[in-house]
Amino acid sequence: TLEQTLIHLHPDVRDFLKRDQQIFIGGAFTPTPNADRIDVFDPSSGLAITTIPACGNAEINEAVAAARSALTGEWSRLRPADRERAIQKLADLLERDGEVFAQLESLNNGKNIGLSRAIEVGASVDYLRYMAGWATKIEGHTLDSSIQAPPEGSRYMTYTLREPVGVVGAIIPWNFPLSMLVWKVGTALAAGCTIVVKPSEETPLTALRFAHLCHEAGLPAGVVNIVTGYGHSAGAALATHPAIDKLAFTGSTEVGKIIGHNAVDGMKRFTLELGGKSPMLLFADMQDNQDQLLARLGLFFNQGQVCTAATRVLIERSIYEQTVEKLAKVADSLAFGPGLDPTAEMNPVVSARQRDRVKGFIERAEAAGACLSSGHRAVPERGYFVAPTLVSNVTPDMEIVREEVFGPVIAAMPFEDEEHALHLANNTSYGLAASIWSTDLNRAMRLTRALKAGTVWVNTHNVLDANLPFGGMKQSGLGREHGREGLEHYLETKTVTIRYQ
Ligand code: TXE
Repeated sequence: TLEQTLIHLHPDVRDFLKRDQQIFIGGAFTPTPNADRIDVFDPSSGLAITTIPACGNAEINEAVAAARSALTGEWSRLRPADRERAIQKLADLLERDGEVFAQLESLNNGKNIGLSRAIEVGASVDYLRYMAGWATKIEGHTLDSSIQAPPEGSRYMTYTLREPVGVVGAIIPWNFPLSMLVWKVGTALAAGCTIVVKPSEETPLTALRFAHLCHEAGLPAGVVNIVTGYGHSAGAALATHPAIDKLAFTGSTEVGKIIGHNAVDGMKRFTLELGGKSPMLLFADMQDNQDQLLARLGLFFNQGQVCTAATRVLIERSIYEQTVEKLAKVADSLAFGPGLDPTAEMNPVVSARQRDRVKGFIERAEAAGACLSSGHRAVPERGYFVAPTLVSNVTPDMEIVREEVFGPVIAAMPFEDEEHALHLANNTSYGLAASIWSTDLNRAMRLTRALKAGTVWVNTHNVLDANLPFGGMKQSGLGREHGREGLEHYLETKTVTIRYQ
């Protein structure tokens, strides 16, 4: 039963789950008596843990109005150093309540508790602190121009002002719920924007808990607003709202395209972080004994529910057979268990829907003639588990090689030489990430240039940091998050020209 799971959890997690979950608008938790409720599940057991409101136009309108009015209120008059302090305060509170957030995330998303502690909480605290520093470092330029205009003898002085883009609408997914929230909120606040966030209907709990931190931190009312609901209602209302200035979206390429169209229709600024089919290039001259690292960090990390997951492992022919065998062995050794069990190495995927989707990909790959080198194991009966599966004997035109699966499913292919490896690696509509595994520096340098991907790793995979620009080429999205480049997307440039004599 649910009680058996909850009994081991932090008392604040239990208290939080007992509450009536309310959305956060204009600095207040807001009841929505007329809204339907959405069940929220524990993917390890399939049990419903709480419900959240299914909001629509009315609540989104209210939240956007609150964000709009906060944009020109007290928030806009804070000194940059005070904005920095406000973001640091959020970081302090998140750090203080880290264990509560980590447990909530593992309970709701199913991911390993160690990963929740280190990434969802730890890296989010780091991200907030990093972005807080930018609040005091936003600078324009002083420009000398060649303007020729009457009256004769006029001289000109021009500078640029960097202003907050305005009200941000953020729509985020379920694979890294707290991280995605913090990437959007932290950057928006550093830039001086206000924000309305719609978390995924599947993993809304850490976002709702984060609202309590915004309240406690004393952020001016309306600066951060959190509204839950489905994509087709709450999400669509946010994406098409005329008073939103910028859309920040992370999710599927399919929905990303709709968001992009909505943005252009309203001439909103937008950034899209979308899907991937990232290649991992393994050369015969790579360092030995990397199979555990490759499998745990690159292939099956977060059950493969990572947009940068190495879902196409390209292996030099001379080491192909042995590498597939070794990776399959690691895959078959990963112990199943709930995210809250620190010893479990392979947790459930997020939902029954995602499990069925992933299983469909595996079945269709087998039907198309692919071979399953791992993944024949029985999975626990309860919960949404999928066995980590290495698929071999594939051809470039197969669905399993072309489409994002977003589960623990990897396609392995042999290559003959560097040129062939590069051809296979770039033979995809996506361009989010790639990794090269080789001890030959010259080869690594050649390939980092030639790969079409927003991030290229050498002898590692899936490592990110707050200051490293992150985003995709091709169908993987538009714009970058993190670092100065990420911040730029939350700023407008105003050119000021002054005539003097
Ligand atoms: O994503 P959606 P889903 C990929 C991955 C996964 C697939 C489907 O391949 O298997 O997408 O996942 C909101 N207007 N990624 O269906 O639908 C939705 O409520 C406005 C990769 O969960 O894109 C949620 O908040 N909003 C990805 C968010 O969009 C809409 C992470 C993402 O959901 C909307 C997630 C609409 N019409 C999935 N429809 C990554 N790049 O990391 C949905 N939403």
